[in-house]
Amino acid sequence: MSIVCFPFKEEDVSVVVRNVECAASHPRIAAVLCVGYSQGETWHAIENAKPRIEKASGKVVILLLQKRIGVALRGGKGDGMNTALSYFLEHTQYPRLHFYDADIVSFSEKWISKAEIQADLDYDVVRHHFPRSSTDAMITWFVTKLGFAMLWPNTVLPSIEQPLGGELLVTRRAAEVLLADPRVCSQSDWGIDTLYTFVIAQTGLRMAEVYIPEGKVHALYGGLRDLRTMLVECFSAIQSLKNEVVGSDAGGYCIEFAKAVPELVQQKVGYDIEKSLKLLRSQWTPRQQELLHQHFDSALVKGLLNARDWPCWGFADEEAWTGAYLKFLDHFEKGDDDWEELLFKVWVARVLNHTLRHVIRGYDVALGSLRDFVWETRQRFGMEL
Ligand code: GDX
Repeated sequence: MSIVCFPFKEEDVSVVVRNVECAASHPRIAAVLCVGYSQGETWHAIENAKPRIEKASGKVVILLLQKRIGVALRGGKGDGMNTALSYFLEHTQYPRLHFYDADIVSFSEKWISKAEIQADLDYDVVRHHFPRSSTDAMITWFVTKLGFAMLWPNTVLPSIEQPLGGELLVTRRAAEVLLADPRVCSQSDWGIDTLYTFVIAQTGLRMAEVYIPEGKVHALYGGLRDLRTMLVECFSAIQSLKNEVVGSDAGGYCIEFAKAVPELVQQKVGYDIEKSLKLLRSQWTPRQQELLHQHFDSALVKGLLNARDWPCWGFADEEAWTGAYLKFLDHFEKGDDDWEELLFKVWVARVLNHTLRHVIRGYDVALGSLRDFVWETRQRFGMEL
């Protein structure tokens, strides 16, 4: 029987405890491993509920503090997930390990069942994908999927529907491959999802994506500034891999078809647009302007500098973002606040451009524009290889 891991920081405790309970009660699950960032309120809530859940389910609930596995980068979700991988490898009674974000309100036993059944078909990795709002997943689309399409256009990587999803099952074989990889171990921050996905593809593990039609209802973001650290760390993870080679013959990949997207998901706006409009005006420094002039195309420079005075986004179309992305791949320096703020601002402009050019024309148009962007990028960069 398998083990489920919930990495957690501070979340709504009633949601987390309910999810632990739900996982523990699943017939395919023998244990639930909760890996905490610290011993805060969420930790204590799980600790208090543990005896009751163990008694009711007859399963084990393990609470573990995350270890410092990567040393060079910020200790974050990556250390949490890698702590779980290392626990799993040491406890050989469990053949499979599932990861789920602890804050998923719509989590149910179905998430576990679907992954287990697919893994029975001899897949090393099973990921979950689900319908998302057309303004959600803006890092996934513009950083990860686009980066994969530019750097490895003829591989499975840009086809993976949700390459940053924190919901996946790994077998013992996959866990061994992941934890033996020094790039994975050192990725202690938000870049961990990129690294897992990349290494799974590069090493040719067999991967499937199963579909959860209800979607992932979880804690929402405010303005796009809430996503700045995640953006920087996910971009930097791609940048660290840019010279890697990935074979075009994947180990085996299949994806379950998506279904009609629920109205609620179609109507959801993933971030606060008004708050985000102000971001292009704030936190400018003279050095950011110098870097802009030094490295970027004049149309982008002009557009971004205009946006200091009045909200504008028309300049940040797909072409401009692709051009800027290539410059960031070459010159971006993580830890340099001006570089990080520039990456953030250009990305904010791209997200606003997408929202106010495509999203206002309806859900299907918006999703279509994102898919076309990745597809056309694959074709363009595939031709240039
Ligand atoms: N142990 C540990 N340590 N857990 C953490 C940490 C940390 O430093 N930071 C966050 N978590 C937990 C958190 O409590 C939650 O259970 C899960 O990790 C995800 O964090 P959350 O803040 O809810 O992330 P968010 O913004 O929802 O992003 C998630 O979904 C993205 C996506 O769906 O695209 C997260 O899994 C991303 O990696 C993923 O890209």
